[in-house]
Amino acid sequence: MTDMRRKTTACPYDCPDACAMKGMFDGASVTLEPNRDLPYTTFLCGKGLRWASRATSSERLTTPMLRREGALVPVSWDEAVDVWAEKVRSAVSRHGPLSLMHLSSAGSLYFSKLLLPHLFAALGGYTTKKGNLCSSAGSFGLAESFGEVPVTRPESLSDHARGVLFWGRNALETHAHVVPLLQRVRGRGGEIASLEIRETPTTRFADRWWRVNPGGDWALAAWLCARLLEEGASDGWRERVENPEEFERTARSLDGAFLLRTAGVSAECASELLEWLMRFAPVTHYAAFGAQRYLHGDAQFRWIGALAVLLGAFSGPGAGLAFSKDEMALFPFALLPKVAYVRRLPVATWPVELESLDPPVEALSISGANPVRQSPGSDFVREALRKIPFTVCIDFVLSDTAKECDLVLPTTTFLEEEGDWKGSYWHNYVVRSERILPPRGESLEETEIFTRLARRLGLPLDLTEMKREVDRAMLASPLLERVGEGVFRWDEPDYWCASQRKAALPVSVPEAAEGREGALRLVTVHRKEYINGQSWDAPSVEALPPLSVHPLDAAFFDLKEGDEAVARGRRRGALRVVVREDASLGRGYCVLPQGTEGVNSLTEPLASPGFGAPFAESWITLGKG
Ligand SMILES: Nc1nc2c(c(=O)[nH]1)N[C@H]1C(S)=C(S)[C@@H](COP(=O)(O)OP(=O)(O)OC[C@H]3O[C@@H](n4cnc5c(=O)[nH]c(N)nc54)[C@H](O)[C@@H]3O)O[C@H]1N2
Ligand SMILES: Nc1nc2c(c(=O)[nH]1)N[C@H]1C(S)=C(S)[C@@H](COP(=O)(O)OP(=O)(O)OC[C@H]3O[C@@H](n4cnc5c(=O)[nH]c(N)nc54)[C@H](O)[C@@H]3O)O[C@H]1N2
Ligand SMILES: [Mo]
Repeated sequence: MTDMRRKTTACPYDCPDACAMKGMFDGASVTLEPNRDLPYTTFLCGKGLRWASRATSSERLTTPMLRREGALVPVSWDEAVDVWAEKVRSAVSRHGPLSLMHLSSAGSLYFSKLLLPHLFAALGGYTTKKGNLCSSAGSFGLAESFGEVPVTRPESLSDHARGVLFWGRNALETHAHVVPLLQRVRGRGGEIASLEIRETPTTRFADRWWRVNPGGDWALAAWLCARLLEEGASDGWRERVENPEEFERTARSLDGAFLLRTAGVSAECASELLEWLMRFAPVTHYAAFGAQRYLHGDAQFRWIGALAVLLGAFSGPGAGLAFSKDEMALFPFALLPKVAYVRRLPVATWPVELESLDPPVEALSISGANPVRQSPGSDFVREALRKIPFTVCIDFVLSDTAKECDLVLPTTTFLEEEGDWKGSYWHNYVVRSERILPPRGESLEETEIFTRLARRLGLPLDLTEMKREVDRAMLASPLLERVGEGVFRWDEPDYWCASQRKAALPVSVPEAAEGREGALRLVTVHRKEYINGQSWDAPSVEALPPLSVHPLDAAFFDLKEGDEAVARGRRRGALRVVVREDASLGRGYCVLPQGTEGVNSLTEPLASPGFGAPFAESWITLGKG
């Protein structure tokens, strides 16, 4: 029977905006519209609206598939779960539970995904990742400086800031629902500025922008700190800092010319920025994920954080540093899985560490992740998947990763699920989902898939019931105020105004990074049309990825605008690209959009402090295509 009532739900994407949606199914197709009960959901973007066509797309997986003689063939759920359970049982009996590995990532940020490791808790342990592909390095630097990753409420910016400085954050493409807040800052006579390595829709929107070298932000921030210490930082900053003398000594001892060279910013531009910061105080510093994808990603944010403190981050609302926060902060703690033994491998380097592991990884399950596309060094990931005796991928489409696995299990999308919750790493609302259409084909909710496996293993575990418990706990939460259909507000404290912690400011600087003669640093960026690796149904994705490069660097490789070329990684990997000359870039680096097949064959599997993935520590050469 078709239920024509509009249901409420939330976009599952790993996007700060975490939009509330209303949806309807007429028996054939889904329509989605913004649920404005969440005040930041002023519209739905193109990539969010595409969930409507995804729901009924012919690309959806509809049955389990098992690899037989090299090919994936449809099998029943009973057979799929039997095979999986047998592999799990034999791995655990021969090598113990650490021989089971589970990987999840950013496919869907719904609360229920956190329940899946209950299976491994019941088995006594598992192997999983340490850090994430997204924010680990920056979050680590911020937590070291501020004791936690500071929460900056959107209202602090929209109601109090007079300036917003984007340290690379490409908000117009990756965080579009913040734009009305920026307009409010402008409406008060404030300005928006951006520090970038290239021209973007955000630099074009901004009132001014300055170019920095990739990875050079820390040096610019340190130069500004030194100037402020000489010319007068905000009153009272010392009272909020644990180590003011040591920090001041460090900042004052740095060679200004070296800092500006590292930042790639002239003294005039840096002084202009300093004047701007004073003129538009209080300024909210808005840091990018892109700016911390370096081996010193933590240091980038330690120094930006120090600058924010000297400019009065603690002395009133609107002067803090905004980055990210835990979108799962309200998940009922008591229902989190508690696993006795966990072996953690760095998210970006596990494929190259597999060989030496004892116990070995015998069975890998992957949910909400596409490491063959999205992890650095994707050729190493593919090889690792081929070496692990048994691999399972749960997805709703046949991803690059699913294509490599032994068993592929079809799951529902959030549109077919009910009573799940979605938070945001930007705003302080959570949304409860309702089912909009019946499950496609034989697809099952992930909690049900894991419950079936548990049952086959003889474990008394019901994740579907646990999901209901999470739902009941959320509905009863005293922290939540219902503000509209399916939308709940949390009066989340703003770190800069509410915390009494003292900051530990940086007392060292990153080692000088060497360039590589004859090679270009590869920086990969997110784009408007799709999120992460989910580009399969995005319109206007070019046949060949566009590689932006300074015209003189293109000429160095004997290439020009429009040429087809082959980009080669330092160690391995090759990708056909089309050259886009872009004079807004500096020399020595190039830019590719992330999220299409093969881009990460060019990136290096490395781990930064905090176990982030320093994608931008990758170097390529170009040849004629
Ligand atoms: N070169 C380069 N690589 C990057 C980046 C970069 O800037 N440059 N950015 C990195 C960043 S910031 C991130 S966050 C990562 C993201 O990396 P991933 O999390 O791997 O990326 P996605 O492509 O969003 O999602 C993975 C898969 O989840 C599936 N999925 C969606 N919903 C569900 C669900 O409910 N259940 C299940 N089981 N599957 C689901 C999708 O179909 C998709 O195949 O990529 C990183 N990779
Ligand atoms: N449409 C869309 N929205 C998204 C996503 C998506 O894929 N598409 N992904 C979501 C996810 S998972 C994430 S993590 C966020 C990412 O959100 P952002 O951080 O805004 O996106 P990025 O493209 O990773 O990086 C932003 C900018 O940083 C610049 N940059 C690179 N290195 C440096 C540097 O060293 N210094 C400075 N100042 N700038 C630098 C790049 O040129 C790029 O324009 O967006 C989320 N929202
Ligand atoms: Mo991310």
